[in-house]
Amino acid sequence: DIARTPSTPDGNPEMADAPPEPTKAPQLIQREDYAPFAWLVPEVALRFDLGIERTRVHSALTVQRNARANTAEFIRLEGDGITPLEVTVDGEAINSWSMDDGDLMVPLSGDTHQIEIVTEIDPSANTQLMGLFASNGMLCTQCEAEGFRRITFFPDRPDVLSVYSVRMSGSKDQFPILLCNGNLKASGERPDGTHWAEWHDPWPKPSYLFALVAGDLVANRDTFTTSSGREVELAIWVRDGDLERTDHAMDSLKRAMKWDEETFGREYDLDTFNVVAVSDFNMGAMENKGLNIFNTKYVLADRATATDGDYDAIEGVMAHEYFHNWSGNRVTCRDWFQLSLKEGFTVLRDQLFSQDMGSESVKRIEDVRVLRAVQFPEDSGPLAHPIRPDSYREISNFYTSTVYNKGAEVIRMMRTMCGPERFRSGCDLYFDRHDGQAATCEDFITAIEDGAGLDLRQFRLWYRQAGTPKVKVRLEHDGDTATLHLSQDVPPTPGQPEKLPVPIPLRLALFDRESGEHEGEQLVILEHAQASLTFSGFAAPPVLSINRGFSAPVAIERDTPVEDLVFLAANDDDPFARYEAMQDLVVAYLRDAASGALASERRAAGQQAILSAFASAVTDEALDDLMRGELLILPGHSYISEQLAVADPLAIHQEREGLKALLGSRLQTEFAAMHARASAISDGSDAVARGARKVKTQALVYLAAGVPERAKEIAAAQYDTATNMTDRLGALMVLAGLRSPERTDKILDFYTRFRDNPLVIDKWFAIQAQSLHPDVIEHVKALAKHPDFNIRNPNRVRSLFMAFTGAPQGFHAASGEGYRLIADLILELDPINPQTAARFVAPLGRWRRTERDRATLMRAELERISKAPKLSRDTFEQVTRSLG
Ligand code: 0A1
Ligand code: ZN
Repeated sequence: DIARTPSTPDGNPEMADAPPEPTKAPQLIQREDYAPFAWLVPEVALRFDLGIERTRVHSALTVQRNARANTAEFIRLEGDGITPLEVTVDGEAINSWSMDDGDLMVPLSGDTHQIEIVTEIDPSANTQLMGLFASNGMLCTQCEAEGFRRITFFPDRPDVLSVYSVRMSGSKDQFPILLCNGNLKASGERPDGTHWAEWHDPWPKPSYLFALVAGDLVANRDTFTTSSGREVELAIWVRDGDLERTDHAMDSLKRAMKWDEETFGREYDLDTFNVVAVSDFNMGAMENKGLNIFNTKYVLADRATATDGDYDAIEGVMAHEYFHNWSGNRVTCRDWFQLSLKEGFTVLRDQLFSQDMGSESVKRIEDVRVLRAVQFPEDSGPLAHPIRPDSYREISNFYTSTVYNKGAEVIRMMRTMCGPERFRSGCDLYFDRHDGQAATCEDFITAIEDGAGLDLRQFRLWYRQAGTPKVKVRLEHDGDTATLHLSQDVPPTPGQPEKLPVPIPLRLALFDRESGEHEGEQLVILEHAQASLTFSGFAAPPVLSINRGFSAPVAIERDTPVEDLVFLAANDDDPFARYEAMQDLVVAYLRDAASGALASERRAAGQQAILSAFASAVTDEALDDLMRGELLILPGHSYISEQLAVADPLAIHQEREGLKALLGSRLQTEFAAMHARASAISDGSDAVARGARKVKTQALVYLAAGVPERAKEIAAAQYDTATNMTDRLGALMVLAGLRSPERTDKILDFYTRFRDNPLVIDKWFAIQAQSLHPDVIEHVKALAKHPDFNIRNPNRVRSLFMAFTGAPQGFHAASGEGYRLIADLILELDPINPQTAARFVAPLGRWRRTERDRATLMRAELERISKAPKLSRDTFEQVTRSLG
């Protein structure tokens, strides 16, 4: 890790005499270079003497020559920032070991050996939050992807599978609870105030799934009886005081366990399943075998402090981590290029679960919205990569929306092409064939081919090629025949100038304009660059509904007549397609308006169509409020930018706000009535009450843009009378964007009410940082100096600065001040937590697709970062790729 350069004798790298060296390019790891490891490590025995500032680790490895690999005279055990205090081989201390780039090289002559190594680490100094670290007086680990090597020397790669036995000991006062993977075997106390626990995990696993937790925790306990009748002890561990907020997480876990048995035939395989919540965590959660570790954000919820969105996210993440027990743990990845094997598949599984728990169509719309807002821009920018990347310098940079969300879409297409039953057979075969193995994406595809009876030869291109395919659609009508012309183009991406056509499954229907009906949906697979399909029996030109349910993760390019979009928005029986028609209507208008391509007549006509579509969506009594809420969400800023080769972020922002203002003022009566109607629905956690909350805040959003004086009053009242966080935060969000005394009042009130709850204070930071307020930059600067801001806590950093990148008038301020703020943050955060710092590079990396003056400013900030003397591997890689 180039973040750790050799230090001067007094240990302070700043004191070095030599001028700072420029960052050297870290090694490029390539997928094609995969080779199996020379050794097997069937068993690992670990002993931990735990302390916040000093933890001693004793590791005993049983190693055997791997008959399937090349022979070697030594074993390379990876290390990162650690030194061996003792090394023994077969019980004898040796000094013939050496170090190579942080790794421990131990010469070995026989076929089987026992290696023992002692290391010591300081968890309190671990600000990267990788390996063993301290969080609020508790010790916990994060080993995926390459954190285990920060604890002890080990072949830290996912294709080395071992059975772990762990003994942990420490002060009973400080660490009353001692947890590890697998099952608890024994525990005891000593007279000196320490205690110990022994854990054994019978399932062979790679080191990235190792986990340990020691701390003062309390548990919400429950049990689950599996389909074969085994009783599993469940526990969710949190800090004292948080226990009352764990019920939703527990319910979600039990629902997920049941669903996986019913839907995928997957049963849990240990006697206990522990979940621990920590407040300092780089990601959402981690699927360590039998001991999941979660960001508190995805565990803790009650109605006063968590929004409906938080409840959904907890359910989804709980399910995701639990589902990894099969898709990830029982069958793991051969190497990190195969990450989507476990992540894409597990995201699909958690999406299908959430679809089954709530509204299928609303969940689908939400998932597509995220894909378009995050993955599409990634796929069209400098960081574009296939769902199975070809190379990386730092694997943490590849935990991306592409690997996760596009990965899920790719597997979903397989399911669409064969149907749920055949897909299930394919999955059964995959789990059966590869249980206990470290597999590849290719293994998965082959199992689906064999088990589901699909031919996926050409489909494999989805794993190899980056970029969002563009599908051009044209419908012709002649006599009684409609002809559909389709063509596809996969755009060039970094390192991939030429692309081949991919199979694109498109669900489509042709509507009769008069009756508003169609004769059944069809599935068409576009396999070539072009295809034409004819449909007879249409005396009049039909209305085409295509890519229904978002059957393929592509961008449809089509000049759909406005009246067809209005028709589909009102009549389509596929809820996603209905949403899509509304989006298309708005996207086309905003795209043209923001690029100055809208003459005044077309502008007026576009506005008129949007107004009437919104008016029907607000008043249509056949819609439930959850779906209505989706129809009323305007396409996001980043998705609109995607439609333009080069975008002016401020123009998009102004047009988008202008449209909101128009809708808010012209439909003032309708929105106010909708707000009043929804406010009268009694509070609760059922779908009706949730829908009411969703449209209530949406009404406020439009009213705030159109009639701010009126909106302020309604929002302040909603804030004051709120009995749940959804209503309160919705009102605060709207007020945060307005200049008014109510804004100041409520922001202060919110802080005072919730100052003791870090997750709610995260919301308080985020709502101000992402607000529509013209002074957002000043607000963010002041918040960065707030006593509650803490650069070491990733949740807090994201809630202030990631939120800010979503405020276009601030982040894209013409002065360049927004870009500078983010670049300053990256430089300050990089030495503390490189993984989190590197995540902030992407917003600056969009410069090529941004208007010229701003592009220059964005690029200049990237250059400034790249010249910093000691960049981490993480940030170095992202900045270099972004400069291109
Ligand atoms: N496998 C986890 C994601 C994860 C990856 C890296 C981490 O390191 C900080 C943590 C979590 C998942 O998909 O949920
Ligand atoms: Zn995952």
